[in-house]
Amino acid sequence: MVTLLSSSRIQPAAFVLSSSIKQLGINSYPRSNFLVSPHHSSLCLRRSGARRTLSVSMSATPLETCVKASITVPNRLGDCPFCQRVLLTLEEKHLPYDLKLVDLANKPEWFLKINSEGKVPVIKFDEQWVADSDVITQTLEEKYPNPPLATPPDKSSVGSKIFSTFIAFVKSKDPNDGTEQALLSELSSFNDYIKENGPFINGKEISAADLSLGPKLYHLEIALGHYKNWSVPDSLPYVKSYMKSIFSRESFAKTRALPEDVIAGWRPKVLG
Ligand SMILES: N[C@@H](CCC(=O)N[C@@H](CS)C(=O)NCC(=O)O)C(=O)O
Repeated sequence: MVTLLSSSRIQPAAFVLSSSIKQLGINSYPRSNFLVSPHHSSLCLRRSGARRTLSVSMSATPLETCVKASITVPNRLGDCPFCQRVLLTLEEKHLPYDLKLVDLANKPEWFLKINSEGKVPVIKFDEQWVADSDVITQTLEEKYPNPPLATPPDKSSVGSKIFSTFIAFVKSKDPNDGTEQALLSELSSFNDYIKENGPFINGKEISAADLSLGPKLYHLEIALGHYKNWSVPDSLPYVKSYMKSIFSRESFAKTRALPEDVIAGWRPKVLG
């Protein structure tokens, strides 16, 4: 760790995302007031003018990350919530990455070679490709501990049943099969939890559990709005404000799928 006392402002090379990402319609990393030495891979950063010291681990070279490609727009990030979880973690940890878009309907040979299971996300750590968002985000936490994003074990499963109950409801064809009620019950428990413990799952600061749940709630909002004309009821204001605060983060705006892709992605499941 190096604490930088110089006040020169440098646009850090490692923060500049590759041109391929810009082509995908994702903004390049915002210009910030971080003070950075280009010579160290692990740095302590200060925001100029701010008192708080920000500790950030940096990867010198962009991490190659395979994600789902859009099915509605060429060369754009697609609608996989597990991929967004990984990208959110990279963004929140200020790690540079290089996106490799994978057409899941027509998986290329090179992709099947690195992951025979054929699933995204996959990321390259030290010349090894690693699959599964749980494993990837845990590895990112171990390799790049700053800023820390780990959620304490006793809180890490908060909200974890929302996604499966949403899937049952969005696929349901019988309005009286209890799937809407099951989702409302999970959302209501989450509302009570955030009211008591929020604004995030681990309290004041965002953590890994939020970065996993946020993309799923985004799918819930778009897919249920489109296919069932349904939205989170006003009687759950803490769920609504939680969603608003996650969706409005810069990291989320940079990594979210197009609503058209989310709608198209759920179509076969809704019709099936
Ligand atoms: N448990 C995995 C799930 C990943 C997953 O299901 N990814 C989907 C896309 S959202 C996928 O790659 N599906 C393969 C396919 O559609 O052929 C994780 O957390 O990374």
